[in-house]
Amino acid sequence: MLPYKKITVLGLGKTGVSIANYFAQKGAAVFVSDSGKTEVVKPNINKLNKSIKYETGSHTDKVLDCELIVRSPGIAHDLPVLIKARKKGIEVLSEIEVASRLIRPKVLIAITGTNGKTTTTTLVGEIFKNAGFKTVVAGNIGTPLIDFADKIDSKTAVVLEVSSYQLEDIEHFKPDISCILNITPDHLEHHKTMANYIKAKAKIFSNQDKNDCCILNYDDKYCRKLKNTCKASAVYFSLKKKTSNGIYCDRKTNTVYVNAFSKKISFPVTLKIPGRHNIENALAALACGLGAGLKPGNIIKTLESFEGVEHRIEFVRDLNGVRYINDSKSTNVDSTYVALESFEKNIILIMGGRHKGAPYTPLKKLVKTKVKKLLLIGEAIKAIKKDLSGTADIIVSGDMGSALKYSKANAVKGDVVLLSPGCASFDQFKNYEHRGEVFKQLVNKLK
Ligand code: UMA
Repeated sequence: MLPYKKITVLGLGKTGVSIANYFAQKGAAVFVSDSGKTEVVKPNINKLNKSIKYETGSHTDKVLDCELIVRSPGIAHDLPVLIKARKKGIEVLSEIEVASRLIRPKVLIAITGTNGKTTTTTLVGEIFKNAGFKTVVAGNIGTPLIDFADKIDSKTAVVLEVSSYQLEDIEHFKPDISCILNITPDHLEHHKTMANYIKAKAKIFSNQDKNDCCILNYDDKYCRKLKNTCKASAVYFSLKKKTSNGIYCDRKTNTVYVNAFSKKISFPVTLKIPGRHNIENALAALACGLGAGLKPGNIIKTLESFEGVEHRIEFVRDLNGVRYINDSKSTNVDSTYVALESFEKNIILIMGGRHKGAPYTPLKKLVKTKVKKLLLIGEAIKAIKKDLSGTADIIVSGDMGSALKYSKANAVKGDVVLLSPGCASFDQFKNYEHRGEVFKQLVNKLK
C-alpha cells in the first residue's frame, strides 16, 4: 500500500473508477471529482465503493484536500486546479505511476508510439503467454494496471500499453523494457506542441538505466534521435538499415536479421497481419521478447500465427465483391495514412469525427492516387474538406448511416469501403470501439 491516507481522483472514467475503488478498499479516504454532468457520470458513480465522496460538474477546491491527486489520462496536465495543487506541494501522479509502485513482476514491458501500440502490446502479450508465462496485458489498451495490482507476482510478465497522457505524470515508473514504435503529430490539442508530445513519449525511458532495454524505430526520425538521450541499452528495429545493435527486416525476402541481444541470427518470417506498419510492429514485438530472454523459435511461431486486433484494419464483410474494412482505431492522420498504404486502389474512404488539431494534408498524395470517393462524417468535416479539396470526389455524409448508404449504392466489384476516420470518435460515439461496432452492425445489415 502506498503511504497516502487521503486521495483525490480526478476524472471518473475507467481509470477513475478503478483507482478510487482500489484505494477505498485499502482503507484510504477517497474523493472523486469529475467535470461532467451528473447524469452523464452517474453510471460510473454507481460503480464506486459506498465510502467514496464525489463531486460532478466542475473541479472545485475540494480537490485540494488530500496528499495525492491521481489524474485520469484524458484530463489536461495543466488544468488550473492541478497547477494550484502542485503549488501547494500536493503530488499529482498518473495511474500507471501509482499502480507500478505496487507491483513486483518478473518483467515489465511498456510500449508507446503514435500508432501500433495496441497491436504490438497484444502481440507481445501473446508471445509471453505462448512462452508459458502468467501474463497481464493492461494500460491504455483498455484495462487500467491498478485492476491487476493484487494479482501480479514475481512470476508475472506485465505488458503495458502506455499513452503520452499517462507518461506526463510519472515519477519513478521504470519498465525493464521500453518501446517507442513511432512518433508523428497527434494529440496536439492536449500537448500543444510537437516538442511537448515527444518529451512526454520520451518519459517512458527516463528512469531506465544500462541494465534496461529501450527499443526504438530507426526509420522514424524522432525515435532515432531519442537514442542519444536514453541511458538504457537501445536497440533499433528497421526496414531500411541493418544497424550494429538492431533488428532489420529485408522486405524483398521477408528475412529478419537480428544483430542484438548478443545474437547474430537470421530467419524468414511470414505474417498474417497486412502492411508495412505491421512488419514494424512485429519487429518491435520480437525485440521485446528477445530482450526478455525468450527463445526466437517460440516468438516467431506467435508472430506468424497472430491475426491482428479488432477495429484495426479489420475485415468485416465481402458483399458482391466489395470489401468492407473497419479501421475505427484510426484516431489520427498517420494511422489513416497507414491504412491507405495497405490497399492498392479503388477505396471509398469514410473519414471524420472530432478534430484533434493536426493537419490532414499529409494524406493528399495517397487520397489522390487511391481514393475514389471521400465520405466525411462528424465535426471535422470542414477541416478535412479544406485540407483535402482537389484530391478526390468529396461527399459530405454527416453520419455513419448515410456514409454506408452511399457506399452501398455506389461501390462496384473490386472496391474497398474503408472506415479509417483519422479523428477522435467522441463527437458521435462513446469511443472508437463503439464507432467500430456501429460500422460493423450497419455493414452486416446491408442487403
Ligand atoms: N474529465 C474531467 N475533467 C476534465 C476532462 C475530463 O473530469 O477536464 C472526465 C470526463 O468527464 C470523464 C473522465 O474524465 O468522465 C474520462 O477520463 P479519461 O478521458 O482519462 O478516460 P478513461 O475512461 O479513464 O480512459 C483512459 C484512457 N483514455 C484517454 O486517455 C482519453 C483510455 O485510452 C484507456 O484505455 C483507459 O484510461 C484505461 O487505461 C483510450 C484512448 O483514447 C483508449 N487513449 C488515447 C489514445 O490511445 O490515443 C490516449
